[in-house]
Amino acid sequence: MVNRKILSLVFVRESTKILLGFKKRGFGQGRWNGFGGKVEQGETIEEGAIRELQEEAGVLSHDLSKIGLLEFEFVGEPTILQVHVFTTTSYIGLPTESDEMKPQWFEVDRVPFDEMWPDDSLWFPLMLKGAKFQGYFLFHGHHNILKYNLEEVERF
Ligand code: 6U4
Ligand code: NA
Ligand code: NA
Repeated sequence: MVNRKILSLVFVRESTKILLGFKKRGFGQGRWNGFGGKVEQGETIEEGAIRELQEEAGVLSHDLSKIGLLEFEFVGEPTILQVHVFTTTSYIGLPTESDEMKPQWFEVDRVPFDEMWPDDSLWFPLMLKGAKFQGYFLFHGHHNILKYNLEEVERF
């Protein structure tokens, strides 16, 4: 039986830069990504996103925009990850290293795709041009995408 795990993923933007974090432990360890994690009981997805951004990057924002909905399935695994992607340009606090993430600003034309989830190079261009998007990716292990679809959407 298929079940879905709901996750958030937040990108802070500032002019020509994007804030990424190097994941030090757990799922996606050793890769750069946005900040986020499992949505907990009793919180909305956006509340979960705000909390994870604060916990992992030390940055507080109450002005998130939902820009993407991505689903990831792994061959042989019953759980589909449903990732809700947000961006913000208004926040308080200086990005600070946590147990889970080491934050660093990147120029948007220097995003380190070789050290990220392989799907990121496919949908980042949509995010960076300001589009909203929806996608599905079937992975074999954590490195190979067997098939996917990705489309721009007008709204969520
Ligand atoms: P724990 O350690 O249980 O507290 P938690 O922070 O709740 O973990 P975590 O870090 O496992 O959750 O969440 C995974 C993060 O990775 C979420 O922000 C979603 C993101 N993610 C998962 N698959 C991804 C993929 N294929 N591409 C991508 N981000 C992905 O860009
Ligand atoms: Na996390
Ligand atoms: Na969490």
